[in-house]
Amino acid sequence: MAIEQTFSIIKPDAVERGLIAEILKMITDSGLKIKGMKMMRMDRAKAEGFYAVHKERPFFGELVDYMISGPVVVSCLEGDNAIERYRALMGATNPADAAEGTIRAAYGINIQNNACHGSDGPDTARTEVAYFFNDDELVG
Ligand code: RTP
Ligand code: MG
Repeated sequence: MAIEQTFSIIKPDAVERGLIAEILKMITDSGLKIKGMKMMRMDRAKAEGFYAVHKERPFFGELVDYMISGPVVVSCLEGDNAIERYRALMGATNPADAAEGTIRAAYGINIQNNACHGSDGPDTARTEVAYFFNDDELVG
């Protein structure tokens, strides 16, 4: 099993509701290690760049507005098979479809305000970690 890194965002809806600690506890209880973490507020350009892959989707404008509506907590997570494991821990995009025990089932509000983000593959994980973290912000 390969050690991987993945990128996580605790989204504005979850930060606003005081859920940072609960979500980080689910992450660390799952065995994933936090290699870097910070709280920040994205500006529009940062969020548009992050979600560039979705720019033709009808929900893009609303998604960007939401992601800059308040602070987020970004982190780099590491572990065996971390990308898939974190996707499984988050649950389905729409909290209504998310399995019991997942972050989105516990804390997601709707398909947009769904509490967390996780990279969907090795290439996006690398790109997304580098989009938010310098090397010296990740512990060795
Ligand atoms: P994420 O990228 O945030 O980890 O979520 P995901 O892979 O499960 O979902 P994705 O299809 O990549 O969509 C990115 C984010 O856009 C919002 N969304 N809104 N209004 C809608 O129909 C809709 N669909 C997706 C969600 O915040 C989703 O996480
Ligand atoms: Mg995605």
